[in-house]
Amino acid sequence: MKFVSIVIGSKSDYEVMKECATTLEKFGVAYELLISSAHRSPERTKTYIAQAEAKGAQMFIAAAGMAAHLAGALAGTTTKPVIGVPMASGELRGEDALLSTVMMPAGMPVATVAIGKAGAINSAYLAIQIMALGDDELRIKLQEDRIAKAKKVEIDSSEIEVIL
Ligand code: RP5
Repeated sequence: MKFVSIVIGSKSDYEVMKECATTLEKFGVAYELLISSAHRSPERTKTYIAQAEAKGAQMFIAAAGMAAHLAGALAGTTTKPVIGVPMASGELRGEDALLSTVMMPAGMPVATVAIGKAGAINSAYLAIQIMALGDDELRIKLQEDRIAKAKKVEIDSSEIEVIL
């Protein structure tokens, strides 16, 4: 079975990363979600990646904060696409995690999205877009979603707009 694997570094990342799971659900994309840490449980992380790949994981979404190495550790272990979500935990509110996640060495990419909730949602959208490359039904759902978003702009504007 094809699915997206979401790995979060701590329970404290869950509140934000629920948004990622909810977005995947909205599009009917199957996912797994678990806590595993590059620092606190490196063996569990490595073992899980192998198990997830064997079960059909198409890509990984990794969310971590502070000195965030989870997405990079995943990228070093799998050749599947890895999407990194920097969490705004810690004193630097995610700027540390953003740089730790995005600044990967050449040949070892992590597709890094925005810090926090927008990133959590966009990680799901990016995963869905990749899945949709081979799935016409999903591609149509994405197109419908874009149309709905454009419509909402028009509706919101019509409620407040002043045009001469
Ligand atoms: C990271 O450290 C986690 O991803 C989390 O964002 C941050 C803080 O973790 P906790 O101390 O809240 O478990 O590894």
